[in-house]
Amino acid sequence: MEVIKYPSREEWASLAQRPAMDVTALFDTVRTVLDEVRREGDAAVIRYEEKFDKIDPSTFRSLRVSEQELLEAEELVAEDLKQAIRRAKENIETFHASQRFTGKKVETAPGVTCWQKAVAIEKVGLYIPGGTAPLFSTVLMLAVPARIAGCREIVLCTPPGKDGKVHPAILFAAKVAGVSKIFKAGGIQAIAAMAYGTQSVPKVYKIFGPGNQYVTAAKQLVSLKEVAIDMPAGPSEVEVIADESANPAFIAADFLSQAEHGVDSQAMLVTASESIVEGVMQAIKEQLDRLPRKEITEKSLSHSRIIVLKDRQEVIDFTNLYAPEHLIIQTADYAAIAGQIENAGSVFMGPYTPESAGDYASGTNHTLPTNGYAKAYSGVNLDSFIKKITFQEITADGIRQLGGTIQTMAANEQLEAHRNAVTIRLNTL
Ligand code: HSO
Ligand code: ZN
Repeated sequence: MEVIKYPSREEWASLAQRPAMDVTALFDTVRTVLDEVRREGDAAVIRYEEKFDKIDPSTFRSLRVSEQELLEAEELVAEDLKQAIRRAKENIETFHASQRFTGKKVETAPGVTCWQKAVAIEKVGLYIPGGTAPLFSTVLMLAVPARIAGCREIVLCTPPGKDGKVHPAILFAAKVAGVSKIFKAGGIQAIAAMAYGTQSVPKVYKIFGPGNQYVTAAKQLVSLKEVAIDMPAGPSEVEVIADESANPAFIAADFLSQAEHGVDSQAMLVTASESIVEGVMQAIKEQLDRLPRKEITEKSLSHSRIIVLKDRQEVIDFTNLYAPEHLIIQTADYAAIAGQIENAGSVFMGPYTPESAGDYASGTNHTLPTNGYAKAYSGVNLDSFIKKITFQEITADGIRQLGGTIQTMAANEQLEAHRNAVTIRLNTL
């Protein structure tokens, strides 16, 4: 872990850099798989499941998870985890339901009425990665808002283990959240299946969810033509802002909870209080030793940073430049600092608000913009699952009054047919 003290503003851009991730080098491989799935459908998906997820074809009856498998999974999930999943689901539901949009009709000029209506995206595809941690929490974060938005078909793809089975908690969360169809498919082949549709996997209009570099590359490629995607993805990251009032053990715990996600995760401590650095480093060392995912965590700490800045204003300015996916503020004046944050995916305020709360159960979404995209993108929210259609209605009186404006503009853009669409009506009045 690097400690950088009092860097000049010129050095900030390089300090705000993430570990490099360029997926364009993977495009050739990804295109091959995409094309095969497009041409052959299920057969190609199954072939790649055997190749990449190493499933034994004899354990693999169909891509679709059956009712029987769902029931079996429910039996396997411990009661306390079921309760936790239900409770988290309720909070996520409450928060996302509060985001419902009610469009109001506005009379922009006499007789000219305009309004918006939110309509759910009919079919959405959710991708849940395999890998070292079974992310059933991500199932809730994507499926719950999709349900509230009113999406009619919610398709979920996730890679099975070598035994051809999906982690039971993923299946249980999918059932609780109201997923319509679950498929045992991962990686590029899963993204292709949802983008193009196969014999068993429905084609969707928008694909959501995290994944490795291949999944990210596949999402990028299919989004050029076929479907919409949630947002550009990158490794997860956290920034902690802290001062002397913070408990070093809390800071360390937040740091490590992000670092344990993957070797390419990044954690940053940004402070104007040099005196806290030693204590935090000590606490990180102590806690790290006790973590089961110590190896992964250590690797991601190697590109994590502690940055000491001159004053509070520099801390705020640096944060807005870095635009962290998660921002935790543990200072005496955390609310005032939060008020000055312009670029961040999700902000966690005060000593008792760990990122883990938002990762699992407080109600906010954990699918967030990484890699500086928080400068321009929001995290997943109810809006991600709807589109807004505009409507307008103009009365005879309305066109009488607005007609001249439209005619003048059309004439000056030299679009005579546009002008005529107004003239022809005015002539009847
Ligand atoms: N911090 C991750 C989400 C997550 N954490 C899932 C635990 N499980 C990205 O926001
Ligand atoms: Zn997390």
